[in-house]
Amino acid sequence: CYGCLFTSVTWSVLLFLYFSLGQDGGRPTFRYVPIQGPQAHRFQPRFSKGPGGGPEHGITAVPAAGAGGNKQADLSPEMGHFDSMIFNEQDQEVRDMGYHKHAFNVLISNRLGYHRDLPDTRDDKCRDMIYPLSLPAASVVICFFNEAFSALLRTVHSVLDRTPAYLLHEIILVDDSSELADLKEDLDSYVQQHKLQVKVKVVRNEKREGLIRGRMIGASHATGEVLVFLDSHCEVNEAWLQPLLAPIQRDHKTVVCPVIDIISADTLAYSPSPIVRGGFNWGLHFKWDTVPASELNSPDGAVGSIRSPTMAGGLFAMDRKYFNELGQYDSGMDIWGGENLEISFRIWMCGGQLLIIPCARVGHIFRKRRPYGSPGGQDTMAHNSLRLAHVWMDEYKEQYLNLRPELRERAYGDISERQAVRQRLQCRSFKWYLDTIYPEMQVASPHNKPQQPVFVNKGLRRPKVLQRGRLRNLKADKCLVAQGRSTQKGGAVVLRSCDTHNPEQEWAYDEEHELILAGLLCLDMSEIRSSDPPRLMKCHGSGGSQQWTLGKSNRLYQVSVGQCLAVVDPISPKGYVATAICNGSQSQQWQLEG
Ligand code: UD2
Ligand code: MN
Repeated sequence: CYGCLFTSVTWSVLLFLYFSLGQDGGRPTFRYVPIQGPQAHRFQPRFSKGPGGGPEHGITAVPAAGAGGNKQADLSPEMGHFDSMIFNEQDQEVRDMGYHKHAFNVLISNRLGYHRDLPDTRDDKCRDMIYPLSLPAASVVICFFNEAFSALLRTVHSVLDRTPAYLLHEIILVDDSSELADLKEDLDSYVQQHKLQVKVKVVRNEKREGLIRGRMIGASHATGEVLVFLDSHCEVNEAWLQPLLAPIQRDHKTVVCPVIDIISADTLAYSPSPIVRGGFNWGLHFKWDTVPASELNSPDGAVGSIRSPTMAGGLFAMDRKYFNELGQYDSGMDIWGGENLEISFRIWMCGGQLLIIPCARVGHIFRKRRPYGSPGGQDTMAHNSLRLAHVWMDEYKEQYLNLRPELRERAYGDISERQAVRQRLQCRSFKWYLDTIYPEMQVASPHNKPQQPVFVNKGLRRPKVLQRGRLRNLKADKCLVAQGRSTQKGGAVVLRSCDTHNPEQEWAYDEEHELILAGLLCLDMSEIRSSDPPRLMKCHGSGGSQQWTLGKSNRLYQVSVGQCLAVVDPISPKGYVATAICNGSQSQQWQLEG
């Protein structure tokens, strides 16, 4: 019981604070830092390279497979705002090469340096939380491949700056055989020059392993009681670690994730994320879900924890022995993708629990594309998903295979070791997981048959239309239309001037939450390539990819990918739209006007 624990330690903690705070140069155990002003995270233009300006590393990374349909320039609406800060051609090159190699604004990242203040994004009540004095110390494992030096160093320093020394056992950096020319030398000499060796250890993979085996290698070098995994472009926020360690101390089978705040890939501005939890769709893509009221209204409220069916993957803490006992990761998974669902299913099905801790905040640079590929150019996400489907999903793997029939015949390697893990731990069934942990997940029934398409336009079924009209984006003040003909299957949608007399601009929003343009095709988000922009597809009537909720807040929420429809650049005549993490901004507000 959190409450009893806190009451029992409150007095000792207060005494401790009384005697220890500010007494020596050491870091106080608890830091009650006032909320930083809204300006706190604004970047200070510095027209020299500044302390963050490490040398640029020159090698071209393999461009990402499966990036969205729009070109990079179109996807970076905010870039233009920073043009005035480009000082000379060299700066421009840093920015352009940075986007090319890392898919975020490296110019700003370099200018920010390795330390910066962040806005304290926690609920006010988190600042009054008191955690046990004695907590297990953490080994922070950060695996990286071709990371931008300034982003990597900011990740490391944010941990060093914001973690009480006695709780930070070590930071293990796993260089996954990066190919950038100077990265190795720069990192080694930086660690040496700044005498970071005491806390920071660099492990180097001889060949590219991918983030999954990379993390296993990192964990095998770790000696702290708790493992904390972070991506290499993160910044941890105020008092981030204590709220993660406390629940693990109470129950070593509890795995915890911080709330992942958003660091803009274009501006590097740090902003809070709403409290959401992890889910997935039958394409086996992770998505964010709203938290059911029953979870939010738990006795601990905003400062407690939220049970989450899945984790995003990059940022979590777990007892080190439990990580090993639970079977680490599937070492047959390559490079990127799928391991987050695999470990999430495994945690729940094999007797653990997965929680999101709203008082722990860590920012992450969310890029619009992955800046690297896999060495052989394979789709590792499909390979990894196949493995997890065959080991963990029982008969429900058919839900995935029905969406990806081409994968039925694809080889996925030997999974016997993973099946033995499931056997050894006496894990429950996937049905139990769905019924108990993720009851919101819709299952087409019977679940081993392909979903029957329902042809709205052939009159077999016509769900009741709730609303009709033009779909106007409030920021751009334009309406959503087909880019080509409204009858063209697979066609994109874009924003154009609203025209009340044009039937091609008329959307119907029906009781199945479908959005149908000009009486024919449905607005659809691919569950297989969720980075693609939405398209017009034949209405299939089974929700998911064609299910949109149009709520009072004017947001258009895509149920399957767990994101909101947004205009990419409100000023651009191209009028591109895409789904993005819901943030309540005007770019994500829509009105269906009759
Ligand atoms: C998300 C997760 C990521 C991982 C992934 C699914 C978050 C914030 N991020 O994608 O951690 O779970 O989903 O697999 O939840 N890396 C290597 N070697 C490689 C490829 C990547 O070391 O071959 C590193 C990379 O430098 C980064 C980390 O692995 O530090 C995660 O990769 P990412 O940032 O490209 O993944 P992300 O955030 O798109
Ligand atoms: Mn990442």
